[in-house]
Amino acid sequence: MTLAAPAQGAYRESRAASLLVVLPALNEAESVARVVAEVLSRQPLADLLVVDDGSTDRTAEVARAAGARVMSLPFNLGVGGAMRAAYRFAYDEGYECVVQVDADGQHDPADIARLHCALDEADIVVGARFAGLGDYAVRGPRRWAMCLLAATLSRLVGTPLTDPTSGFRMVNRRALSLYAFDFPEEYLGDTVEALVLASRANLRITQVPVAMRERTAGTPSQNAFRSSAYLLRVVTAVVLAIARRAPIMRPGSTVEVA
Ligand SMILES: Nc1nc2c(ncn2[C@@H]2O[C@H](COP(=O)(O)OP(=O)(O)O)[C@@H](O)[C@H]2O)c(=O)[nH]1
Ligand SMILES: [Mg+2]
Repeated sequence: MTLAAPAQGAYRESRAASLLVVLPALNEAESVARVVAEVLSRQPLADLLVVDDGSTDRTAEVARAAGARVMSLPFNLGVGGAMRAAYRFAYDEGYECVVQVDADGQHDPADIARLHCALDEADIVVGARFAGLGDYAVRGPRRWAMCLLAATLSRLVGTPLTDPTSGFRMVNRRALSLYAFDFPEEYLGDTVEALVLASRANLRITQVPVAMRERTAGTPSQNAFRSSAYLLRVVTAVVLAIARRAPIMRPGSTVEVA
């Protein structure tokens, strides 16, 4: 892994804010500069890291030219692997908070401040669609799976979550100390499974309504069939996990280990 040299003065000065904005990016050369500029204008005291995950276009150069630090992974790890690397970097560097923002312009950097405020009462804040803001719509089986998943996750986590697959989320140092060492790398595991993991670690999770924008350029990385299949698989796994009772140990019973 290589990390571009920081602009030392500006970097050290901005550490006072102790917020790292992370943009996982795969082939986002057309949109990343605009997103970097927007984040820097909304969060001038934050540091910004683009995790370029084996892009075949000029994502890394464009991001660097726009003023971001760039972590270049030697080959594609997926969003989970990229975020794990970013969380580890943030943990080692001593950041207090990390916010993940899409590099395609779909998340509005103006909302980062609202997520930050909600972090006073939680360890993880999810920027959520379907919570009263915006008109982003998903239809068909994907929508049903998302509703089922939202209901199941809300029950598991103990707080209403309308959008557990949102990648727009902020974590504090407590959550960072979990995610820096244990973060799901599987396909889409960075969203739902990451919340289950956090809940199991007794971290407090909440959401803030956000409006999702259209992609500014490029193409979505997810294939609709693959992501619907993933959602159904996760819903099944989570429902089974909730339904499963704790094993009953009968008095006097022993477990034999061969
Ligand atoms: N690091 C990394 N980022 C990725 C990968 N796939 C997608 N992304 C980024 O993750 C963000 C969300 O991806 P996107 O395809 O827009 O997903 P969607 O918004 O759920 O349709 C964007 O910034 C992508 O560039 C990947 O394999 N590695
Ligand atoms: Mg997107």
